Amino acid sequence: MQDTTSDPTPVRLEDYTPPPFLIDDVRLDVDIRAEYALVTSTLRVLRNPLVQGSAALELDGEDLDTQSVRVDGRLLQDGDYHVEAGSLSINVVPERFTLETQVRIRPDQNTQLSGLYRSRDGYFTQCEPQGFRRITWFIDRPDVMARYAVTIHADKAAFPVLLANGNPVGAGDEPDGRHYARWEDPFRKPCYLFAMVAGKLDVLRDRYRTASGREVQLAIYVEPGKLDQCAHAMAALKKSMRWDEQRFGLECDLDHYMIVAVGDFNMGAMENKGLNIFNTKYVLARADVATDVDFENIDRVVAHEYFHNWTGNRVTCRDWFQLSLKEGLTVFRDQEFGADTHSRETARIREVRGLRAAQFPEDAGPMAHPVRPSTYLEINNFYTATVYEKGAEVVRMIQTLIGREAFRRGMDLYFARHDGQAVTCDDFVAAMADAAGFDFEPFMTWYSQAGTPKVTARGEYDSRKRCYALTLTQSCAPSPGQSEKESYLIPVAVGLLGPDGKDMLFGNEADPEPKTRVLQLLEPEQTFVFENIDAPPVPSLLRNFSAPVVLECDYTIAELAHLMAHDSDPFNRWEAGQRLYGQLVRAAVANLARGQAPEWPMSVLDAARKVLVGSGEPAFIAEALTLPSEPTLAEQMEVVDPERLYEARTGLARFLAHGLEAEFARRYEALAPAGPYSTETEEVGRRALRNLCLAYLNELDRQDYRSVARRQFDSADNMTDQFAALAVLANAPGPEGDAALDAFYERWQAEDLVVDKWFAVQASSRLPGRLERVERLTSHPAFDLRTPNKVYSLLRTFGANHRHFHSADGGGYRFLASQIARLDAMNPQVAARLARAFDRWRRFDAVRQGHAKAALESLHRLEGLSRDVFEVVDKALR
Ligand code: B3K
Ligand code: ZN
Repeated sequence: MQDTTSDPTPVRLEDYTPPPFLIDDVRLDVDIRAEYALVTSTLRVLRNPLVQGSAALELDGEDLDTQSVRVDGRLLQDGDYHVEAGSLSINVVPERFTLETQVRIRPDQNTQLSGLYRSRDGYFTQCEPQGFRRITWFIDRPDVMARYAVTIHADKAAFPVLLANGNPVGAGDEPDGRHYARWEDPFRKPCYLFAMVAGKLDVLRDRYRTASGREVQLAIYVEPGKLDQCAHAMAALKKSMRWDEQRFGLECDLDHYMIVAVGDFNMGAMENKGLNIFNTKYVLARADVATDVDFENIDRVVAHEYFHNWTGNRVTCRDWFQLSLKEGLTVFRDQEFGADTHSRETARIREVRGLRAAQFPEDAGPMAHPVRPSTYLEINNFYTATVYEKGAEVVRMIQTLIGREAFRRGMDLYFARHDGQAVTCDDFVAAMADAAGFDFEPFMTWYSQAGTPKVTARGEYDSRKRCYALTLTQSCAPSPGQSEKESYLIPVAVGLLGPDGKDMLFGNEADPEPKTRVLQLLEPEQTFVFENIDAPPVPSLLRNFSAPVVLECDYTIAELAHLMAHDSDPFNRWEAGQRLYGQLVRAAVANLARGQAPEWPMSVLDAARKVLVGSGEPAFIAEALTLPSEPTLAEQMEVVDPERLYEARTGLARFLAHGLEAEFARRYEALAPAGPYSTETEEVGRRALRNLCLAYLNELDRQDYRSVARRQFDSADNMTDQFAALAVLANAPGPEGDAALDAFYERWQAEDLVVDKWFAVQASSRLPGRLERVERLTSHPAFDLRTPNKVYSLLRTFGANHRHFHSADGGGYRFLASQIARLDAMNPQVAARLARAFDRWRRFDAVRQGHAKAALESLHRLEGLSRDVFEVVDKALR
């Protein structure tokens, strides 16, 4: 039975109490049979010396078929213990004892993919946050840490590879063609980091020597036949190991570091101690099947899971409200790794693009929650952009406020104090505060309040006094459960540009980066005065996106063009363009609503031309000429009309394409590949800009440019260029799109991850008839509702197709709701993630709202609806 809504009691941070019992040693024996797995667990349990009283022992369990329970070897009878609603309790137990339970579980029927489950030819686990209780009875909370020894038995021919955390300490044959392997993990860990695997897998092996000279055995396990797609992940692993030594002085503590790739996985990857389990999407790559973005994502996810070994595993979370302690910090670390190994400026731009497309809407919608939530129904719903990406921004602000050196001292102090412990976000901030001598008290609203703060800026130049006064105000709209907000401490990095485009601020010895000053905005309104300013400046505000806020400032088009052309801060050069495009699209939407044609000023063309023909890095130019996405633009509007928004945004793209056709065509030619594919940063940037040129040229809706795309599609020696051409064709009217889609499927049908791209490009297309297409694809033989990657590529992509999902007839809403209902019976976690497509339904007109509400209500009424989907839908309807 899955969890139902019969008991929707929220869990609250303020109710935290330490566990009355601890478990310090775990022996697991997992015997995998055809119909079931038999799990025998032997736990050394003791009363927590820090907790008074004689509470009963309570263990968590879900979908367990209990065979026996023994305390210190004595078999308990029915009345000696109670099993109900996911818990097993024993009233009277000694101070210290051995608890042995035996349960049967059914991994082959585990479609939730939480706990131990079957995927094709193997068995895999996912225990974070609460999957371990689906394997055995346990105190399933992260502040209970134990040492583990695990023995796995299985059929030898079918499952030759048997893995668990730690080190292999024994293996051998057993009767009936079976075998076993025994693993011991020397590190204490919370049970959410437990992992085991049994399967038929190929392995790529390598070695790594740490800075202090220890040797670590590395291994990547993949489905047979995929060994030639592992090299990039292995290189990424070694790169991240080196980087963490150099940047944070953190070495790998393990003898064995294993990564196992699995095709059925709810999330991206999981940092289990010494035995990471990964979605194949973040392991497998080869130039002909993976794009540049895939390669870079693999770098980032491999690094992310590796970095968790310190931020998450060595120091873990006290409770799940502290999730951002490990996730925000680890995202920050993988972002920094990405910036150091690729291009820092484009990395930052992409982070902010992602934040605005996903986190800002979340922060303004029904599921809004603080970086440290204070309550939840289903913790799986809180692995969010807020906890991860906004959490990373919060860590980044800490570094911006105290500087990189003090931040490093803070990290050192954090590990010195808390290695081996389960701690809170406050502990992290306290280490930073103590290392830097900085008062973070006023900063803590970033952890406790939901919503994106709004900062408005107003400048005044006084030519007589030669000074510039910048007045900043802050506010934050109410969020669910938080009507009044307190002020934030907001680091606002500011530069001033003179009429010549040069920075006007010059520092003193105390300020090593003279061009930029980090202002600390603390009050609802504050004025900062800059002295010795010779001419009225154009302010460059929030450089490098120094805080995750919405910044409002009445820039003229001329000022934005000035910033776009001259700002020494690359992020703000990009940002000025985004502001300009946003202003124009909003004005165009307003015009369309009045029945008038949009107006596109020549100045935007000039500004874009300067960027396109300028000497900037191609990767940066590509970013600078990419318009803000529809969801991002929608957040800037009161009532969203997705049709007009689409029309306006496309109108601007076509205006640029017309005005810059010759330049786009020239650059497309000039950027043609000069040699074989490589993932070098410059080459990635070259392809990004060239493919952007191709997309702009195809905004002109001309046969000759479609032929250019088709030629690129046919001749590309890599997936980046081939897929970019396919995406262009799949968004262009005419028969070329479907012809290319057919050819693509024909060629790549055996590569699962490429088929995912094929689904996604159809689901995201702007062409009419999307709903019918996506509906039809749900019965395609390659589609499977039980495989999360398929659901994400087809259904979630459709849910993010702004114009078609929010179609005025409500068809998109009804379709998605029906899919969510079907999926919920199999995999509530993934179903709940799909349901988030409805988050912003109240932002649309009354007719759309009516359809969305009806679709949400149809889910809300469902018998046996999971707690996961219930929480999302219920909050959306409130
Ligand atoms: N820590 C895992 C997330 C597991 C989530 C389960 N619903 C992945 C990561 O952030 O590295
Ligand atoms: Zn993580």
